[in-house]
Amino acid sequence: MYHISGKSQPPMYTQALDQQGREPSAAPESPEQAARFQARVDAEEKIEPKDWMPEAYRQTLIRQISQHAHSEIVGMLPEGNWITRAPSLRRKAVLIAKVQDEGGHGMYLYSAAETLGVERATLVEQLLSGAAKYSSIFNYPTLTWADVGAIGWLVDGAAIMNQVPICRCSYGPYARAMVRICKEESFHQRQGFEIMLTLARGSEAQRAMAQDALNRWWWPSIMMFGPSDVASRHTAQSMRWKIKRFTNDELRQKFIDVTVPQAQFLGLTIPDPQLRWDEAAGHFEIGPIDWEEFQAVLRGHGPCNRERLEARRAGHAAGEWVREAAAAHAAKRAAQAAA
Ligand code: BYC
Repeated sequence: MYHISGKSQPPMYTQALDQQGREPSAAPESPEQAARFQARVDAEEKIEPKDWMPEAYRQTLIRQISQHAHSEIVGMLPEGNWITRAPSLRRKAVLIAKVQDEGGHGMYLYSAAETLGVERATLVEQLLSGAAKYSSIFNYPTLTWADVGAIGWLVDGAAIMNQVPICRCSYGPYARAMVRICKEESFHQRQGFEIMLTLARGSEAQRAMAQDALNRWWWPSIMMFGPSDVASRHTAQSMRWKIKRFTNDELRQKFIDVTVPQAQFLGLTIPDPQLRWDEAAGHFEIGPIDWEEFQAVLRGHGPCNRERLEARRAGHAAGEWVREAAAAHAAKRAAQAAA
């Protein structure tokens, strides 16, 4: 649940309820503290909310987890766009469930971020003001039903590749939240592939629609993994802290190697004339990524950036009465308990 009237609710996913809103220690970090912390990380111990941690570790996690949460919430929009137009009752029911799952993922992740002493209301405000990042991929439009298939197959496929290693993240609450999220993402990926398979085996027009969706979603999915390793400012430190277990380029390559044969199975063509199997490397090699497009989307100039934020702002405003009602209910329960 979102914060209500600026007052925090207890986080749902934490072992450190008394840590909420904790101010980071003002004392400078000693080299001994940092070394002890790194030794714990190196020994694969989980770092928990009550444990000492470097301030930069806390801030890195708040940034990544909240960005991840925002991505799940904004990610509901492109697919939500097709719920009323799903081609059958079964497809509609499955799509509603998937979009609800994504809302749930956002909630777990906001709760995990709250264990680091940040208020959910603050994070939501950062999203709504445009200050926070969310995944570039959700700034592209869903033009046809095949886009719902392509998102499940490619976007959720990329998400699984990126997120399964986060189940081993050094920060306990984030790692634990990812376990269930990954199970659900796996179902999402399969439902997307099944939509693509149905279209690819359907009429000429359906196959063309599937190919068109692949053409539009392939490169944005490749970019989802983030900047190349040479341009990634956080990867080296996040790998040392075992927040990340693989670099952006390593995960991107794994995704390409898994996904190209799936496209071949579907009988669809990856929109990259330079794509080739590199026998010596044992990998598929792709053509150049358009990093200018990626940076433009991050700066707010993707096809749907404005629309996505407007939709979130409208949703947040429309939910005001729910937050007020929940706060009134909580206050009543607290008063009853105190009486
Ligand atoms: N889009 O140093 P880097 C989902 C930013 S939800 C936008 O490599 P890092 C789903 C990055 O934040 C998918 N921004 O950063 C939901 C950093 O910005 P600042 C979301 C991006 O953190 C619904 C700067 O670029 N998944 O799957 O080491 C339906 C430099 O990058 C992007 C997650 O969030 C991007 N694509 O690595 C279906 C997973 N990439 O703050 C599916 C968790 C990078 O320094 N996150 N940036 O200005 C991660 O694994 C990592 O944060 C990233 C980036 C791999 C994304």
